[in-house]
Amino acid sequence: MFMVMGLLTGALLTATVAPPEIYGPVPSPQQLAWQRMEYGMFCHFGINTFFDEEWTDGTKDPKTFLPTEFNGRQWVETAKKVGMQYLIVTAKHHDGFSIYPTEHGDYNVKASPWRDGKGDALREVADACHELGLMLGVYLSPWDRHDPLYDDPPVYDERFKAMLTELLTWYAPVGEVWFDGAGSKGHVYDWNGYYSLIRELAPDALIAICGPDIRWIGNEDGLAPDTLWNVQEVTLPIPGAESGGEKRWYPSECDVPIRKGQWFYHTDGAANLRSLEELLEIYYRSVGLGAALLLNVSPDRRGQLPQADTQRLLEFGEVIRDTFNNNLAARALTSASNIRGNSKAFAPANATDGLEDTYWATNDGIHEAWLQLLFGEDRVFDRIVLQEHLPLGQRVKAHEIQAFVGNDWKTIATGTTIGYKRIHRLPEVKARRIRVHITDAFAPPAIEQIGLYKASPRETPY
Ligand code: FUL
Repeated sequence: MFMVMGLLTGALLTATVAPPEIYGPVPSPQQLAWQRMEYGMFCHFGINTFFDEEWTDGTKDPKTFLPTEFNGRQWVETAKKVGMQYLIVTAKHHDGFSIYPTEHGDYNVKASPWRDGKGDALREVADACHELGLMLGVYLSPWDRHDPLYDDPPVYDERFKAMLTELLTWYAPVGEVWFDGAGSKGHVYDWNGYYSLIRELAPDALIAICGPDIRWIGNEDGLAPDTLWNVQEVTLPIPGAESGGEKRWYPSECDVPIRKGQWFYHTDGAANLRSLEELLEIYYRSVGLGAALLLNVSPDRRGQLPQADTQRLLEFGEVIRDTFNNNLAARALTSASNIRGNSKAFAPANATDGLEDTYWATNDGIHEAWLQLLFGEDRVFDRIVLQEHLPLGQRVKAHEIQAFVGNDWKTIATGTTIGYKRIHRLPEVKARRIRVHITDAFAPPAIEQIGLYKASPRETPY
């Protein structure tokens, strides 16, 4: 396939060359910043925690919400140590119990003896997030099994909006509002009213799942499909597109519990804790395919993350850091089959500089091209990371990677979309010359990053 022999390594021009045209819908600055966070922690904590149940029915006595050694800061500190950049907390789950002192309804922390009815679990988590630099997200369940107003949708909508107002003002800044669709079949909500209110009170907040900004991946296993497009047809009612069907940037989030099948803490749930190997598999099949990973860890009846889960998480974070801390491609000599306008601004070296605002791009009409990495001596690696420059839209449809081994080019990885990120895992490769070949794209490819890594010895060989 390498007919193009005009290897461009010589002097590049510094004259201004226009960047490639944007292709299709692009991320908002908030969506892009969110995608760059890559992974976050989900914490399900509430009245269910005290009953070994996933969904209590809204009749449990609020006095039973009684954490013994609540420490919301510990959740945030743990997430931070793992390298997670955001944390989403269940302010109210389907049972209707609020872990913050809402002024609406009577089913909340104020009715619990915890801290004499003066406790506010969300406050501690929110303050720690803000202090430690994590983005705070709130989960507020539309489905409410306790609130008698639920059966009167327009009245319930007002209450729901009043609670959203509390959350977005008392705990600001909130970066993500997570609307779960479970249990709501047949119920009519004022979605547009919820969205407008969020836009008004927290214009930077992203509305996830039953919302227009972040898409649910469609399973609770943490697995994205192998071909992942960020542009989707949004069928939810969104302001300005009443009937849906509008194509927009709609990045995916993979939510998955660290204990299989358990979002809330269960006293006998430790056996369900996923192994390091399973967590890494999830990581590669979510973040490694261009989606965000939202890993749920359930605080226990003390109000802290269980010891075993914390250990596993820290181990997981360390291994990821170890694997991706040294980009071997950074020291390569780069060349390409095509460079946009022969300009330095779009040179292949931009794809190995570690910067978000520079990228390698080709001329208009060139939708197939390769970039070569050349080293002074053999490099040994088993992970390849590719990233597109998303402000120009998602463009690449197919790609492959070759290494020059022996006397020949050998294909070592193939794939379809790249998007925010694509990580290839492969058996160890030893080579001096590697080519990333974009074989098909909707528009001239714009590649922001290429990385070659050697996996931590704590990862199981692929
Ligand atoms: C589901 C809910 O029913 C589970 O309890 C959990 O909150 C999960 C994140 O979403 O739809």
